[in-house]
Amino acid sequence: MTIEFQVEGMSCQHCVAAVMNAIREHDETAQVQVDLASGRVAVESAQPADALKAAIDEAGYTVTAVTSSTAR
Ligand SMILES: [Cu+2]
Repeated sequence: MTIEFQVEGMSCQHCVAAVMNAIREHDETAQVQVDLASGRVAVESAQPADALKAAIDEAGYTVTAVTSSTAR
């Protein structure tokens, strides 16, 4: 499943790495793509979106929107 998060508070590559690490700590097999300019974080994972959102929250960033879609 691909889950897209809109994340607020990321301002540099360090933040990008922090968000990626937070997600990978939760699901080490997750594929994570972060677009710093738009704040969009795309995660390919079998984990529930809520759990991944919590991981981003815990890293200190704010998730303002979550969109998930099953693989086509
Ligand atoms: Cu930063």
